[in-house]
Amino acid sequence: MIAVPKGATVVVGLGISGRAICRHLARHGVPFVIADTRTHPPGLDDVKRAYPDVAIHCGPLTELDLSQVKEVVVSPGVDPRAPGLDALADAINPNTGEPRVVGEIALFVRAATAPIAAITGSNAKSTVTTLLGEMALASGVNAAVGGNLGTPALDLLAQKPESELYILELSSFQLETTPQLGAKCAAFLNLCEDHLDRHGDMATYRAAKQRIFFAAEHAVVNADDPNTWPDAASNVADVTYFTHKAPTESDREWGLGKSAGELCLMQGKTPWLPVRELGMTGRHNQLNALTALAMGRLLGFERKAMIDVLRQFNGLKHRSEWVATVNGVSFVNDSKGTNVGATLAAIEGIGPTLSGQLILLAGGDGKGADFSPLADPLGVYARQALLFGRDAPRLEAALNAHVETHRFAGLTEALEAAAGAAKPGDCVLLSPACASLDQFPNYQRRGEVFCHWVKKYAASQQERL
Ligand code: UMA
Ligand code: ADP
Repeated sequence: MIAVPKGATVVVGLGISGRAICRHLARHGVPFVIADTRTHPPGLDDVKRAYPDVAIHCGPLTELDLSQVKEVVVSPGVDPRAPGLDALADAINPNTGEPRVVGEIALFVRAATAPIAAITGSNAKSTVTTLLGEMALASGVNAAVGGNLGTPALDLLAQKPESELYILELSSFQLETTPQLGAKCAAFLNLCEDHLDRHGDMATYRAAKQRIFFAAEHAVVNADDPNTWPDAASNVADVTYFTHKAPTESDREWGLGKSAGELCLMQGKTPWLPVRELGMTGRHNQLNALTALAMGRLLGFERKAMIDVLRQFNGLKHRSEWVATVNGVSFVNDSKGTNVGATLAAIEGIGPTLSGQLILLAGGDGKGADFSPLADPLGVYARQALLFGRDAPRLEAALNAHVETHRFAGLTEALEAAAGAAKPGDCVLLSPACASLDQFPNYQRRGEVFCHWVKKYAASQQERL
């Protein structure tokens, strides 16, 4: 066993967060050592060059004796109960009073001097985080946006030290290792099965996400999903709700209601914007707009600025993104649909708008999720489900009683079959309900492969005319 020096700070992981943690510690003059469970982590040479005097251990953490270290700062992809760290699970850091194993957001909270607006949930985090960031900008608030999306949280501190507000998208992995976030405004958007390979069960996954409310001033939650409501233990005094339904008359409830005969985004009985003026499409995005408005209102953003943003913002890449319409068939890239809840939202958001049917392209690494909630909506809206990747057999078993299914080696083969099977009015939807990592480096690459194929196909069909 290799003894790690007494009182050391250990950074675990050499990914995006790990490197941000190293930069943060270096800026603050805190000596550290680095460990990564992989024998050859990507970017190792760059890190060696950046920190020539820092000890780096690559390989199982069980090879290290961490019993004397002051603090272990883990990257989000590393389970804080992983072999080698498990012995420290209940250990307390006497200097901070916090657990001895923490994540990057714990360091962020200690160093940040401006308020934090935080967003978590199984789906829609990036959309709501980006919308809120745009609303801050339009309102003249100097906000820094990042976290699980874009710039790692710790880099925001260095890049935008003058920020008046930090807007952070936070994953369950990041929250799990955050002892006390203390957000000014914390939103928990929705909960569906995801990351069960890491968290084990839904209760543990939910408990990680509930940490967003620890010491929060305002909570914004989904009225239709009680899993998102703050547990009594988090002691949040002020809770605001959003819902797909008509809100009550309370100003603490945002929903969809009729005003002057038009469906509008409403705060209590006050209309904010007719839904038809939203730049984003789909029922799920109406909910996302309501959430951003609710948060923006609590954070003191300007009403007109927020409404202007909602009119202009038409969504992020790889989220229900229209790519092309070829021979009357639309092709939509929802590669960020990496769990069952997201794919459900895409099917139910797009299915009812079609004159034809959906052809769903799905598959990859299902992270242990149950795919059966997709069966009924596919039975209603889909012509076929074309399946690829590691969990294609599990998807097929869950779906084939409700919709015609076919299995393929990869996305491209599934796309070729989809183009052959689609009829005018149909939509070929890539919304895989799975992570991409079994066949692609990330969901972005999967989406790009889809878009590239569709654009080539569109050009070839054009030439035939
Ligand atoms: N890994 C090891 N051993 C290690 C360290 C990492 O095997 O010692 C593996 C992990 O298991 C994982 C991969 O390496 O498969 C990356 O892990 P990481 O913690 O180093 O990841 P980062 O590069 O730091 O990126 C993380 C987030 N990724 C994860 O949580 C897996 C990024 O979110 C985030 O943008 C970044 O920090 C900055 O905060 C990506 C993500 O997929 C977009 N997030 C998940 C999601 O949104 O569903 C949670
Ligand atoms: P996250 O950052 O949580 O992954 P994104 O904003 O990137 O969230 O959206 C991911 C996927 O979630 C999208 O591909 C979309 O299909 C789906 N989605 C968007 N909004 C919602 C919502 N309000 N409820 C459920 N699913 C949604």
